[in-house]
Amino acid sequence: NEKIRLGIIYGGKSSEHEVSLRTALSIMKAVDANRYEVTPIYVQLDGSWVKGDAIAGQLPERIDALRLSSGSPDENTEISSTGRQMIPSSKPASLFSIGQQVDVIFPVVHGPNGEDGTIQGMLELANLPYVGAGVMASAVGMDKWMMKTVFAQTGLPQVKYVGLLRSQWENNREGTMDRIEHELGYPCFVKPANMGSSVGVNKAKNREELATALNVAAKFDRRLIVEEFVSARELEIGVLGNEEMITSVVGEIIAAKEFYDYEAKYKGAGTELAIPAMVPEHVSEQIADVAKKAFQALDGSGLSRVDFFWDEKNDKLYINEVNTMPGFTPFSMYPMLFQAAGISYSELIDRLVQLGIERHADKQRNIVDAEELE
Ligand code: G1L
Repeated sequence: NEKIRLGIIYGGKSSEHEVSLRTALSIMKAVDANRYEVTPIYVQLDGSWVKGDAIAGQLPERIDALRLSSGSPDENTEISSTGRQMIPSSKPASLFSIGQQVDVIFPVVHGPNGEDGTIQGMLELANLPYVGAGVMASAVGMDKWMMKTVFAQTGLPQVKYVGLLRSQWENNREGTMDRIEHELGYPCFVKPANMGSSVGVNKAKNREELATALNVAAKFDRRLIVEEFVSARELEIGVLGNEEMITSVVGEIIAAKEFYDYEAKYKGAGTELAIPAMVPEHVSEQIADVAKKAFQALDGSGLSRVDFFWDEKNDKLYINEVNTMPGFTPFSMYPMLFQAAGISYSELIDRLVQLGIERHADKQRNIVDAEELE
């Protein structure tokens, strides 16, 4: 009846540093201290790693207690509100030493440059079990262009799109816009391929706006996507599992703004959630079916939030994207969708940890060296 030693990696160099801290704190508070021993692993803004001691008994109350520094333990005492040293003797850390001290890792962090699969790749090299998507699903899930290619190959319904490189745009501006106008028309959405959020996303209603939107998107990534505009409701569903999976109820994002933009997404300005979404049963059934197929096509594991557009007038459903690292505080869409399906936040974490351990065990079955055959 040993406790599961759970390492939580949080922070990171990305713009979602603070979101990650809040998420890590939520997870620490939710896990049952009788069954888990939690070790915080903080990735500082400059990219250096600091491991705290396992948290025994009292949990950090404040987010600042999670900002570990690799100096003397006193430094961590100073940032504690109570004056109590919450996470003592933090040290510079490497994954290989951490591997000796934890059984499974919950990575609540993007890769160092926003491209993903990088953290997962490190965890694979360290042969550590971890929660969530593996390298391939994480990487594909972060690249809208590659994701659309996978959806197309799987035969999933999606909006028309054009994928292009920044260099193609820069070397042939008129030809690129001709192609987009011919294949999609206006209005259309221009997006950098690699962003989780809506940064660098713009709607274009004519050729002039298209040129501007392409220039903006090209500041954020070398891979760009242009999508046909559809007037539709935005619906989301949670998927939980590995090779077998379950789905949550369907939720809806009701945006007051012209589209669900960066501000709305992160500040909650003008958006409302409807859980469950008020949609006909055939729509929620199709959403669950397509979401599972998308999860399988990416070789997802653990969890994904799958986002859809539903054109109510024409009763047409389009998959938008699979998010392998969805918002994950108790008030984020994914946990709330499962809450509504009868799975609490703590139970969700339990299941995700088990799924991570199971996937790792299954992988250990693979013969990796031909000599083992003899
Ligand atoms: F490990 C999981 F479960 F796969 C996982 C990892 C990260 C779920 C959700 C997240 N989310 C985040 O890290 C974030 C939304 C706080 C920043 Cl990307």
